[in-house]
Amino acid sequence: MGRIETTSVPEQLPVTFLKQARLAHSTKTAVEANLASLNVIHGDMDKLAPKVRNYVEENAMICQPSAIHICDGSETENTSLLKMLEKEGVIKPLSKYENCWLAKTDPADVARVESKTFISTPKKRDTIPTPKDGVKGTLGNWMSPEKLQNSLNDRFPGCMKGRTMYVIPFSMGPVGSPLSKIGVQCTDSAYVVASMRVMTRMGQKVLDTLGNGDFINALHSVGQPLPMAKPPVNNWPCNPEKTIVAHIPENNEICSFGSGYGGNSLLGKKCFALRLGSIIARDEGWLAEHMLILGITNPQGQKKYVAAAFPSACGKTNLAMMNPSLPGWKVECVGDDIAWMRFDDEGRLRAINPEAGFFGVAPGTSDSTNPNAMKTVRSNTIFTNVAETSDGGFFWEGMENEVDPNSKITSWLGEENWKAGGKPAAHPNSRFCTPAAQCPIMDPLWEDAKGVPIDAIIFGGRRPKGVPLVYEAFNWRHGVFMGAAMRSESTAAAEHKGKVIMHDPFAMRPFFGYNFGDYLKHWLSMEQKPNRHLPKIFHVNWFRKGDDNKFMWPGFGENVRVLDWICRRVNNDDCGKDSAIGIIPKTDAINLDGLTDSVDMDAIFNLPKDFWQQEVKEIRKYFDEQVNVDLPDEIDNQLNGLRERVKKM
Ligand code: OXD
Ligand code: MN
Repeated sequence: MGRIETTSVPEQLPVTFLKQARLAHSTKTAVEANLASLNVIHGDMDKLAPKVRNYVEENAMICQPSAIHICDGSETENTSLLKMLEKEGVIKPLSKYENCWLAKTDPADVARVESKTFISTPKKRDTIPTPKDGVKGTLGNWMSPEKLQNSLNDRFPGCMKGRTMYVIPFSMGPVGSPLSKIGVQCTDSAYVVASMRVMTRMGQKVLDTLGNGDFINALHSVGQPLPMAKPPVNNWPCNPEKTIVAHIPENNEICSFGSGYGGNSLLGKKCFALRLGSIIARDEGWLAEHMLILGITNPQGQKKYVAAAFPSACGKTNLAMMNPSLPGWKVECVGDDIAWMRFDDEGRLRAINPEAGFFGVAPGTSDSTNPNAMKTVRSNTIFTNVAETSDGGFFWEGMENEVDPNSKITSWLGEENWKAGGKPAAHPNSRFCTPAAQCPIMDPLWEDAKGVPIDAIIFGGRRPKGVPLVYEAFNWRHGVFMGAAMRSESTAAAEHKGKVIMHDPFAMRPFFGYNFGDYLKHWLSMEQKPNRHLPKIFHVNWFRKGDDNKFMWPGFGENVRVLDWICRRVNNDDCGKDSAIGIIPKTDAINLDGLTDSVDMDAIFNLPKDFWQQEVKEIRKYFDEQVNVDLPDEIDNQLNGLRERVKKM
């Protein structure tokens, strides 16, 4: 702890956008004077490695916080930050549980803002494919370095005035694992610090491991210097008009302004682990994916690991923590959102979960849909935008049968004595932020530095019509095509409205760090290296609806029946047959023993020719319009192959 000494402007650093922003706005003497007046209220700048210290000083010079707090990640630090947040009215305790807290945001800051999320590279085509003339691209947003420079100049200088800047050294992946990567996030939100402590490994041990090595530069501000012109809504400062979430791959840099929520502010998650992560992965020959990882053991004790990509809010967390309905089966969780995967020296694909917590969508989670998540969140959890009960508990849609009927519910919007029928009690994108280690079914290898060996990759989405319960790719290339052609009903995790079937290739549409055409080439290149055991690729759909508009498949723990078939296919069991779209289960190959719901298996595997002809057309239109000349020939061939097979159906 101590005062920052006046230091010279660190000219030896690579020039970051922010540094340019600072230079554009202040004279050297002025910024040095600012630095000299700063208090370091926690930690010791002199003990930081030069690269970290330079980054912190640079950010302090630009953002001009009134104090700097270098996070050590300790319990004591966490407790005092939570107390401070409580005092400021940002969070309140949920007294029914141990160390659980509720934050309510400004209703204008409730989700990721895809339209304000940008990647800035000198060449646009490095970031996004060029859409067909007259078509608006939907595969990411690019901003020119010049425009981004102006946007940052307009926002960051002085943005932390009156606030404390917290310095969070964090590791994505177990500290010290060769598959892990380190970042340093500077933020003016203590809520973000408390959440990052759950979602990542953070603090002194990360600094010790990093030494003077390189790290991802992550700067975040709620964008409301003090005093604020208007008091914050719900004590949640944010600046929605000026929100921007920017990635500068050249500098390994993230700059996020104006939002305190989830993926916009917990910069290790989507910004680092997926967007910048996918670029690093391409350059280093591995894969950074929006996938859960689970281990599944059959009654004979044979264990396999699978990674599965579903768009946001399609039940990834539920699947990752499933209680299988079939006797003798066991599912164990490695991760629920992100997988970093690379082939090892023996040619096996190994995956780690770079996160340390779950930032799960609360509504729909219940003792019946995900009892393991419900057990996980009963301590040390930060809830955001859920409803509260008069006995100090949490409540959200889906918990109707699990709440004390005598308790009164206050909605996330503060409506007391809330009753069902009007606005939802919890925001549809309300979240729990909870430590993974508390989940009762974490896999024994979930923090293994080598990662777990992946046998199967599963793609999926919410498809009310035409898409069968499960099918398998004919080979790797066909599997890559299946990922590219993924579509799903839209979700509450982002700012989209209404239920439309959206293309969401690899469930990565909001998270690609670079041109999707190049991303496909990268995936295709995985089979070009010798001696690789390529995992088999599957597509699942738990959400097909019948003519009565009801789900045809019971889902949840019953999904183990599909995983069982997948495991048998991985063992090359003869339980599949070719169809136009891929390999589907032979009649009676899905184990339905003990299933109480009656399921029309013929209907759930029915492949309507008109539907698939239309699907081929939609995919063709999407590829032509959105990926255009960047579409690899192989993916084009795969689509033509599907079209020809569908013709013969
Ligand atoms: C998430 C998302 O929060 O995908 O995980 O939006
Ligand atoms: Mn996600």
